[in-house]
Amino acid sequence: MKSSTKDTESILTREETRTGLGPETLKRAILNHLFYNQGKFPEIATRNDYYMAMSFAVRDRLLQRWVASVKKYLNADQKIVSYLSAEYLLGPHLANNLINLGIYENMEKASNSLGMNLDWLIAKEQEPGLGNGGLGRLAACYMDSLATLEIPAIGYGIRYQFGIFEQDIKDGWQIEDTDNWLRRGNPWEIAKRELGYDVKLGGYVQHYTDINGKFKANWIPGMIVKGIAYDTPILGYRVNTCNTLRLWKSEAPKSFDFQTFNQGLYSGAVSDKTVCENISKVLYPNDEQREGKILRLQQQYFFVSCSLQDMIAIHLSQGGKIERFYDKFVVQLNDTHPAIGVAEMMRLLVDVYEVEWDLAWDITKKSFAYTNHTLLPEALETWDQDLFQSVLPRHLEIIQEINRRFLDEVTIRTYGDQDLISSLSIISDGPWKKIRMANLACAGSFAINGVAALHSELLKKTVLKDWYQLWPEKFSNKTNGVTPRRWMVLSNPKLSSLISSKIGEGWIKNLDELTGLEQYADDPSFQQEWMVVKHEMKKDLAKRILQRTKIKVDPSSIFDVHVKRIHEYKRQHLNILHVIALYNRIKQNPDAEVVPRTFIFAGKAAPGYHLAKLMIKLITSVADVVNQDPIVKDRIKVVFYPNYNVTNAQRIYPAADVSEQISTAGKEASGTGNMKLSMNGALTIGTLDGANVEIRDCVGAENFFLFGLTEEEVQQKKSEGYNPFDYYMANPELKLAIDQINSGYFSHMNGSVFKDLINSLLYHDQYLVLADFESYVAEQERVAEAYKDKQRWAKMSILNAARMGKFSSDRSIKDYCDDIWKVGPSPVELVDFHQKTQ
Ligand code: Z2T
Repeated sequence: MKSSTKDTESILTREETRTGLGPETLKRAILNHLFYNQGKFPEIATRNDYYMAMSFAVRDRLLQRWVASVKKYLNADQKIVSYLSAEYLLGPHLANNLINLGIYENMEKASNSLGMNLDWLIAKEQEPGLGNGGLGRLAACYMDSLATLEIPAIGYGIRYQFGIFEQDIKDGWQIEDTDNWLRRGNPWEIAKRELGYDVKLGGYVQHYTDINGKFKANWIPGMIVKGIAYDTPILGYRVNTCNTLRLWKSEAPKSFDFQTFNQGLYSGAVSDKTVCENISKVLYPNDEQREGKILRLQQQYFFVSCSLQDMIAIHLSQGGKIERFYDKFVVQLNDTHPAIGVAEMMRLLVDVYEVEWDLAWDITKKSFAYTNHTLLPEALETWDQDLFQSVLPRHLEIIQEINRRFLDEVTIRTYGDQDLISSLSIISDGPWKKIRMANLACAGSFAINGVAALHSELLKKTVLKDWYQLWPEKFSNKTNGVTPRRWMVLSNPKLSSLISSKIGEGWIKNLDELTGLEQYADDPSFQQEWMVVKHEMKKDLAKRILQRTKIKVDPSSIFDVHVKRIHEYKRQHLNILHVIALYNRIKQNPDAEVVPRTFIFAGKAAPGYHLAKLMIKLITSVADVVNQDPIVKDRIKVVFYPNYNVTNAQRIYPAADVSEQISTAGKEASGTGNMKLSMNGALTIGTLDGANVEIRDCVGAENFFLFGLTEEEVQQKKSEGYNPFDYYMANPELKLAIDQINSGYFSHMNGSVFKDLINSLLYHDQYLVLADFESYVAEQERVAEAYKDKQRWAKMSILNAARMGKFSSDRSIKDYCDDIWKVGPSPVELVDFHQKTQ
């Protein structure tokens, strides 16, 4: 296919010199961008200028592969995975792209020769924090794995102008600051100004009969916003596949149809610039509490409508028939945030493409699949029907019609079982009607999955029980995974090199190969090397902790890490109660043998979540007392590391000895930090919850610190009438700790600070913190005991990492591909894209 004309050759050579990967070429490319993009030269360029220039140089190299990938996907019979997610917690791109391109070392040389340090430049990047936590980070890991496995995919989402807030700690309290990540520009995105779709909002619906006697609906919007595509190339590891993350920015439509306007139909529809721009302005910072705000529903509908219009446009432009949409795209719903897509697809098919209802419903059900991420009832999305109607009047009608037909089917299948009918109904009955998004997602999808084995089982037994009873064939489990590229190679290069020195580099793409390390688990010299790397990483983190919090920590102490969103079900307060108990043991017996430990906490609390914010204040208050007390003699230290995000996570995981995964059994759907920590050699102390169960199965019970009630025992206790006060009275260490918090021991004798938290624990304790306290403290003693035996610990740590193969997101994505999406790899070749054909 390569033409041998002189012309083409010279273009190719030129392109190669421009986008080559050698250190000299890279250096020249950086200087070119510095000059032509930044208008700067070395003498006056700032580090940020260099960061931008380097990023553009890297982006050039991505674009080559991106264009080749897009070209391949233009092939009409190429099925594409479409991942719909309101959140993508990507983390910084630069270093990740260097690794996936295989030019990290060359870029180091290039920047050294420019008198720059690559680490400085990497640190300049403002990370795109377009997500809250696990769900958004999962989407980012999946984008990496889709590209690495050479699966054609598009991720669709929202280009929030402000991502997750930045957290600061003042006086021990969380302070939120807006995340203005685009302030200095974003070299990784390409705005497709010409690629936009109109999205209607509000207004009312007119009904009429057309000349053929067909009933028609005409949605007269209250306003129209325009979605503009911003594309970010997502390159796979050492492949040419470079997929697209397409994020929508909302804008006011520049021009509108004056004729329609003059007919009076669109009066008021031409909205204010600021109102339109508000839709993609800011990410809602709630992780697992729903926010029933109009703007949130507008955000969801806005990005889903743009995305579906885009997919249909792609499909039709390739000569596809609308009836065969599902041959071109399979649409995965990342929780119910994009579930409105089911109704929007019906609207597009029925109202716009005039497909007859039954066929439209058939097409819809063949296109969508739904992933559930939580069992917490307060996180299940519902919309007040009146609010819903005010934003999406046509969709309400469509949902009512979907529901009417759907309940007819249920009635026939269940012989009119009223309980089943009301539980499956998409619209709840009663005076305050609610649209239940999980029900819409289930009804409109051909596949439904949970994110860990236990979670998927519990879904079938609890929240989706009735769905499972009628449609068992739709259900499956897809245990979460994380990308070893970011979470090992990039964040822990020393450990990665050590691993590769023993078993080669194959593990990076085939994580099961890590089992090759098992044969070295007993080898004293390998154990030694392993622990040396760990120690180095702990020293690095200790430096950062000192800089950021002024707390001096000892790198030879156990680094006990509890990092994740702050939530009662994740039980950071259980951890801090243990810290207080240890502290009291030292106070009562100053010479007691205590294995030195540094308790490291990090995580954001939803700004409106009062108790979570109090949990942060409690941690920082205990830290203030414990860290200063001379009797402690630095044997225990407590650190709250502010502003937990992807960048900070990358620094914390490699330094962890102990991974705290202590949620109430049955509450954490999966967890993914548990996987990242274990891959980096941390040992888990955890409950039988989420993916912990599978992690323990893989690493072996003898390499895992288990404690606490099981999910069944939790249910059992609750049904017996759990009384936390009994536990408080029965355990003197627990009682003392709680009494101290209550009396103001940790808050300058002002006991009222924590009263809401204490009352919640003593009189409600829905997450059974007090019930699990004793078992947790006992297991923590085993942790300390184990750490004293350095060899045994090293062996356990090595075996933890060695047995994590299953938790690569490559495995997860392969499972989705095989069981749900029915899409396989489609390798991309680098071709001369200047040539139009052949
Ligand atoms: C979230 O991060 C998760 C679940 C949600 O339910 C919402 C958010 Cl923002 C609506 C988390 C789960 O808590 C966690 O267990 C899981 O590992 C993660 O999603 C990815 O599946």
